[in-house]
Amino acid sequence: MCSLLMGCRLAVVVVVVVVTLCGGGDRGRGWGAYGRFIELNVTVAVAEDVNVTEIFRAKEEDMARRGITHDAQLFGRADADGKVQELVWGSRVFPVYMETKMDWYNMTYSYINLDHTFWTVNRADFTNITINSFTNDTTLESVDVEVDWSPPPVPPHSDLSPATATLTSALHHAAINIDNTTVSIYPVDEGWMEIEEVTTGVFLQVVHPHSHRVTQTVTFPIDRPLVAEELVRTLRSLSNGSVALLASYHNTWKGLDASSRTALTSLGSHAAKYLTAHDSWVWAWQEGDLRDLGVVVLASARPQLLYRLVLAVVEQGGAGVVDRMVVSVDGPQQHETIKLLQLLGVPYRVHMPEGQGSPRISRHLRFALFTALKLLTVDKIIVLEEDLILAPDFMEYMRQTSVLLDRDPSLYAVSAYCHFAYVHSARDTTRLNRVHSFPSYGWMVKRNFLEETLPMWPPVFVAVDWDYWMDSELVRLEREVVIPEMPRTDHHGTTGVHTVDPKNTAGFSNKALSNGTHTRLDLAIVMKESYEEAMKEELKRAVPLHVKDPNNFTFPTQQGVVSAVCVKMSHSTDNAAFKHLTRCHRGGRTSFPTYVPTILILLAVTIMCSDRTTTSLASGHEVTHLEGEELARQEKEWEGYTEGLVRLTPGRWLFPSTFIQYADKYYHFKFQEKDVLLMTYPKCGTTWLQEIVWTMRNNPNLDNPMAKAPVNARVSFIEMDTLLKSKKMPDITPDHPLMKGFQMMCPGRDPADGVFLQMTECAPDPRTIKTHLSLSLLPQNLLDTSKVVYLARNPKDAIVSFYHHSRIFKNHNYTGTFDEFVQFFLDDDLIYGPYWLHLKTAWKQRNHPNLHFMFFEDLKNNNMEELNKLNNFLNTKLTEEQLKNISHYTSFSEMKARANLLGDGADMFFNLDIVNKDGGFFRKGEVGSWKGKYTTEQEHKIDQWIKKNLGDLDINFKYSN
Ligand code: PPS
Repeated sequence: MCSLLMGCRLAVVVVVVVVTLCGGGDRGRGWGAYGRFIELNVTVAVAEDVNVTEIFRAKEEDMARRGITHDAQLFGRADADGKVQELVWGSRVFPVYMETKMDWYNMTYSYINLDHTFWTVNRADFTNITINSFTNDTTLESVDVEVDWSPPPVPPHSDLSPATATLTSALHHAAINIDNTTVSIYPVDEGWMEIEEVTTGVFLQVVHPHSHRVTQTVTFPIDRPLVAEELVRTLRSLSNGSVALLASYHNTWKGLDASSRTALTSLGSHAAKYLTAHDSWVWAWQEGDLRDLGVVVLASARPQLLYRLVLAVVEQGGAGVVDRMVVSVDGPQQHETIKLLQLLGVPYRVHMPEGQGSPRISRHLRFALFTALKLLTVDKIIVLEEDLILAPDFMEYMRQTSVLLDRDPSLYAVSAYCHFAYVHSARDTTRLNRVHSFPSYGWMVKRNFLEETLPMWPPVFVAVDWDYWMDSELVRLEREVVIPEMPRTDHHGTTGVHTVDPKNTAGFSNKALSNGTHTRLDLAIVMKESYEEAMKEELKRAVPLHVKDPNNFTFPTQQGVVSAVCVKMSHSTDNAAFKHLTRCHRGGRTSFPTYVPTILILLAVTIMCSDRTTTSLASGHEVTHLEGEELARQEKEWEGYTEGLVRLTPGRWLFPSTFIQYADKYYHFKFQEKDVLLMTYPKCGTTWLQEIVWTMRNNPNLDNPMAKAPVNARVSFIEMDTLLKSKKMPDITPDHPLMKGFQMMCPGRDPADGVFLQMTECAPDPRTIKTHLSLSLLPQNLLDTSKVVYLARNPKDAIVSFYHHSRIFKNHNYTGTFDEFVQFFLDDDLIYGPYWLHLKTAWKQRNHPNLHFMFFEDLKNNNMEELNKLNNFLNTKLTEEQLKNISHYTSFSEMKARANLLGDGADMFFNLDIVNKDGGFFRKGEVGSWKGKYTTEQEHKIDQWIKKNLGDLDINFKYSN
């Protein structure tokens, strides 16, 4: 492990690699936040005449952004062991995006390298590696840069003489005279009230030793928790030579605890020890060399932004921190930046850049933090980037919150930024919150946190963003970050690794920024225990919002009302509701009112916590996630279902958990009069019926060119989105024919809202729609609106057909035995089950004028008769001749020959080895093909089950021709 870390300065062997895209082997992994991956065939010339072909996975987006085309010639840079970790293109070097395997509550983290090996980090490996182990690390050496100065250099600050100050302090007044000018006189009588409207507390004013400007004015209400301690720290943090005035109102001192008195005494106060209640006191002095906070700034090629930032830091309250600031410059070529720093007299160090993209930023930050530890003898380090804008109370914010880092070990950082703070949603400048996350855009950590974390910092060949890295449990150890409701920084960079995309830059607009000074933060509320108590109190008074339609709801506008929105996630990556809330929050379609004091979002990750596993659906069904043995049994035999399974009560309907995401949308689906819905339990002849009905309605003369489209594109499968996620199947990528079809059919729609669902919505009239859902999960007025054809099949054939289906389709990926499958079927443990309830719910409606009930066996044996019945029901008015032609066109042999089920790109759904061995979707298409498949015992069991469930139902299944 050690060698990996220390060996990040690679002994480089350059070998030639030729990169081409794998023909047709598109293994996209989704188009979510992490983009799509492509596989690259890389031929690595490891030695003369010896080529090795390796397959690397690379992020397509990254390749495209770098302008790398499929036929580009790339070079692989291998280390001494021949491992390729970077690709070189022209003069540029970059790592191929690496996949990360993380187990949130496990201390081991693995990052996939380019060569498919893992860079694994475990805290235990770092027990003997300390910050001192890096003394010989050459990546931490600052580069000496000679810059050419044409104009004569301006004297640095240190050449300016400090002002001559005369200080007077006494029990009743204090005065300060700088260079013969009286800057402040505060007699402790009526004048005091003019200083501050707050009538209790200690008042501090600080004057800059060089500019003579008042740089800080703060009131400390020291009867409040932690404030006395902060007062002492503030005094200790004053720069050398600062001139400070401290005055107190008469009834304050009982709030000053013993340690504060000692600290004030150590700063030179004679009176602090003796102050008692009702004393008034004024003290003025000029010194202060005890340091608490230091600043490190990351800079590169934007000197104009750096200038703005450095000025803002220096002008911050507390006489500035220029002597406790260091700037880390990324790259010796940044001459303008370096000149600026020389002009300003700000200390800097120059980092030799390492890597590209995320690693480059991460490695620069590492260098900057190491540099800060080395050069700044402070206890807390504030990290800034050159493109930040600081609020006037930025330093005050950091100074006050620094107390929290000492007092509360469950915190590891303070962030100046808040990602949810928009001008309409952030108001309270005193309010702090805690987040389980990483800090950003101006943050502060303690020296010992850096000493603990820096040795584990990712090497250059690991393409992890530093903030995600800090967010990992490996680093965080369950500690949290303090964030403000009102941000103390704003991010106004125009270019940068993460701001090239206009969407990202837009995300920074409309953000709130504090414009206050003298902000008194509510520190006590954010201490772990009180924070949790306060949250519970908020929860108690929270008014739950009953959201019926997640796309159309509002928040109450009264001030002081706390609203609770319960966001239910149907699986661990279900972020649909969050996305919607975020859109609202930014001021989208359903925006929050101008100011919502608290928005509580309660998460019920239903698959994880058993006491929160029940959800109600619009259909009235209660949802329970499968757990324990029941889930284990399913997961063992069904490798396809990725996100678990749910049961609906009443009915015991079983579905993949993704069903919950769409259930209410199916229930509220707007069926229309012209729609015909084809309803079946799986494997009962749906596809056959689809072709028959679509042809009767759209292609009676068999001359419609649309007939060439796959049957499932012409008759959309409304709930297919529920079945798409599978561990065994790659996600469907945006360039998959299905997605192209979606974009053409539903332009501008978001696939996250359901590809098949929306294709069903957008389908042209007259719509013929397929479903395996029972009537009870669809709109109550369905039969009053549209025609429904229900096709039933005898269970013995259905079981055999379903078994075959479950093996050939990867989204099911059934690996159990046939015997176990039979048991799954009889126990109602197959999705869409129970078979009998499905059938009986429709059977009850068989006399409804808008429902036509049919049997597979009749369709097979008396095809024309059944087509005639359909002709009447659908009112298609076809001639006998037309029906005959359709009968032939939709026969098993014809449909099997066309095999036009899903169209291009269908291969990804199938286990082709099983298809080649046991046949494809069009298996037998017969009545009685179950014969010879069941053992006597199985058959007996099925017969008993049929007898029991059929009861006195007037159905006579035919089990053979
Ligand atoms: S699915 O996946 O649930 O929609 O399957 P589904 O279409 O309902 O059922 C597939 C079975 O129907 C058979 N089939 C046909 N039989 C007769 N004629 C035609 N034209 C026809 N088309 C499909 C298909 O072969 C499956 O049955 P088995 O018994 O497995 O052959």
